[in-house]
Amino acid sequence: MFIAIYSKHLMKYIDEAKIHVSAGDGGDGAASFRREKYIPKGGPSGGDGGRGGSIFALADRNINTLVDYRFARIHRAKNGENGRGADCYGKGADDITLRMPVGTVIANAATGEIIADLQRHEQKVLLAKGGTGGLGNLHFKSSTNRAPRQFTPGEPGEEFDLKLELKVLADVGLLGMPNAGKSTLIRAVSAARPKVADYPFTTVHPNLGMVRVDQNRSFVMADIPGLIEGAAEGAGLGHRFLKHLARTRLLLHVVDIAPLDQTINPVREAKAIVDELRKYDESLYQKPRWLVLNKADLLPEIEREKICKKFIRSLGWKEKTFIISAISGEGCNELTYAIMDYLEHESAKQEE
Ligand SMILES: Nc1nc2c(ncn2[C@@H]2O[C@H](COP(=O)(O)OP(=O)(O)OP(=O)(O)O)[C@@H](O)[C@H]2O)c(=O)[nH]1
Ligand SMILES: [Mg+2]
Repeated sequence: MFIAIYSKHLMKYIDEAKIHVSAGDGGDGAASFRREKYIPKGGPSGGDGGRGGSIFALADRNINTLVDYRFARIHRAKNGENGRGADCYGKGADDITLRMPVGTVIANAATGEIIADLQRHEQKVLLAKGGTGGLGNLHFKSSTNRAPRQFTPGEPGEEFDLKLELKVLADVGLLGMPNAGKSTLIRAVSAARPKVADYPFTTVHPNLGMVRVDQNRSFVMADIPGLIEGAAEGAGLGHRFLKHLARTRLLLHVVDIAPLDQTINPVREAKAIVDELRKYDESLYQKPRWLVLNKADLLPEIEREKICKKFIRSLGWKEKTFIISAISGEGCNELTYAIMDYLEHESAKQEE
């Protein structure tokens, strides 16, 4: 599965998969003789075997996860056809091209040797070579041997166990007070399983989750420890975890819209978080940020809209807002699809 590693400055996510690639064998050459009317013994007519299919990797910038390779693990190209009589050459088999994200490092699983580091979009690398076809007896005719029976077998195709590895940074970062439901949200939308509990600072180190909205459409979300007022001065766990959000493209400010403790003023708390963000780093503060009002299930149905609207107004919030219940999953699909669309739209803009 995914492993989160800590680099010096940023946590990267390692997405990995092990696959087996097996190229096709070459077809055997044939040994046969012409049979023609009135000619009792014709010359050799055995054709060559066809080439076995090879397996290639192709870097594709539209793919950003190796998750599909954890499901489809064995990739086997077909064998070449054997040669036949009457000068027939065996047909070569089709190659197989495996599309992988740009940034994928491919290593031989047995030796650890790195075979390829896919750096550029459309970069193509041979992973396993198909066997060449054998020679038919056509090739063995000589002045001394007019009726050769020799032929050669096709070569076997190459076969390897490969390890694919992709390091990715988080695209989206969760921000919020302890207990806002950040870890519950990442659990709801990804396979990440950080601990969830009803006390503050349950999360003490960042967690990353791959959010897969469709096949080949996914992004990485980072759940970091909760932030409180005074974090810049070291309150709570401080604000050092904010560095993990430095390279994200979007922040989600998760707010508990229905705090059990009546003395809590969610608007004041939300403002405090944003102040801490700004104190930590102006560029992080300037990042696109969406508001996610969580625990909507705790609000009485009829008052939900009113309470959320009032909150948004008091905060003076003008940007995008989502109302969700991370615990029931309500509203989470809309949120992840909107994030995916946004990220894709931003990437497309950058390419222009
Ligand atoms: N009713 C309800 N409870 C929720 C919801 N989301 C989270 N909770 C509860 O709120 C508590 C805190 O949730 P967490 O996901 O641990 O919160 P967190 O933001 O990760 O907290 P820290 O890691 O301490 O910063 C837990 O008891 C959750 O079960 C929700 O949508 N509805
Ligand atoms: Mg947590």
